[in-house]
Amino acid sequence: MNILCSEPAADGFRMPAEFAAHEGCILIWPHRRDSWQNGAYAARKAFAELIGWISKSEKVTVCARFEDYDEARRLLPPQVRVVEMSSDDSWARDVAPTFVTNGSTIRGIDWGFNAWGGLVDGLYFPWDKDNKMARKLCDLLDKDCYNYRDFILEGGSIHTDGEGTLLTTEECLLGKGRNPHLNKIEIEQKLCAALGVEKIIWLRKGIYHDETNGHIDNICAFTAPGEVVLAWTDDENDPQYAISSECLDILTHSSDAKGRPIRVHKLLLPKPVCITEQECEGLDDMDGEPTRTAGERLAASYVNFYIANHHVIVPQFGDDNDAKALETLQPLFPTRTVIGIYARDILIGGGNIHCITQQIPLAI
Ligand code: KQY
Repeated sequence: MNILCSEPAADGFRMPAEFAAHEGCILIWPHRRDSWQNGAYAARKAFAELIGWISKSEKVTVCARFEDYDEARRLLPPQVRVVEMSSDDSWARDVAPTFVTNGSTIRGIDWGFNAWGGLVDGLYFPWDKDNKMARKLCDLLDKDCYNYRDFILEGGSIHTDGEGTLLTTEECLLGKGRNPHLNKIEIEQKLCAALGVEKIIWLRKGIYHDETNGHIDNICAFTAPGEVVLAWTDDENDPQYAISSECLDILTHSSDAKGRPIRVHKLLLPKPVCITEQECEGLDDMDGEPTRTAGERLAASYVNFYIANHHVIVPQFGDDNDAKALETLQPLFPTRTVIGIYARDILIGGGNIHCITQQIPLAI
């Protein structure tokens, strides 16, 4: 593996859309006892179900710690590659490389990672093992790797249409915990140089009470060039209503890099999902403090789906809107089957299906 200090766009590389063909997908076996209740028992079952679906059409690589390797190997299908790798947590979207292509070769980008805000408002310390995973994965997968460790970015904070447009949020990328020495224009320049995009659409905020500082992948996602789904509620008393309304306003007044207007499909949210007393009791403390409080609202959203080669896999919460979410998404992905999996046990960790996956595009 070569470590590259040039810029992907200047080298002719760009980040493809998630709905383009994939060579594979990366996940990390869950283990943090302060994130996942009861020693991650239920989360592991949900991860295994998700991996089963993705591995029907993609080569899946799962990173497991030394102490978890045997269990992961036993629970996962034989076509899944399980490798031993150290990690602090299990959010492959944010710590695995972002992959770029020039049409014939795939390379990775190794962003700096500081656990969603470092010492300003990060979620755990230390994060050194997670920060080393992107480079290790490039090595494992035999991909050259761009060194962007001086720029803090998580994969969950960006979505691209693969045709020059990037979606992100100001709440996350302009927050004080990532790159406070850079202004908005400088951040745009970095993103364009790294991802081969020309146009960035900035939404203001993400999902209410999302501990990632409003990752885009929980509120808005491309389903096709010029088309997005937006997390939505009709309840004007919900704090999410004002946030989603502002996003809608920005999106409907935006055009993409090719000059197309953005078509917005509303994806209704579930009713607020709050953690229970019993679930909190299943979580270990972190540094002597509880990580969650009973009644705390979790950042539940159907937008946090993964687009695999043959399926779109969507979180379900046991809510009346679960089926509606699948019905809304199916016509938007006519060549794939939309599948729901019960994902409350993933959500308790602070993210969902999209956050625990990272696609490796196919070089076409
Ligand atoms: O949503 C994500 N991309 C990550 C969530 C991290 C939560 C850590 N407890």
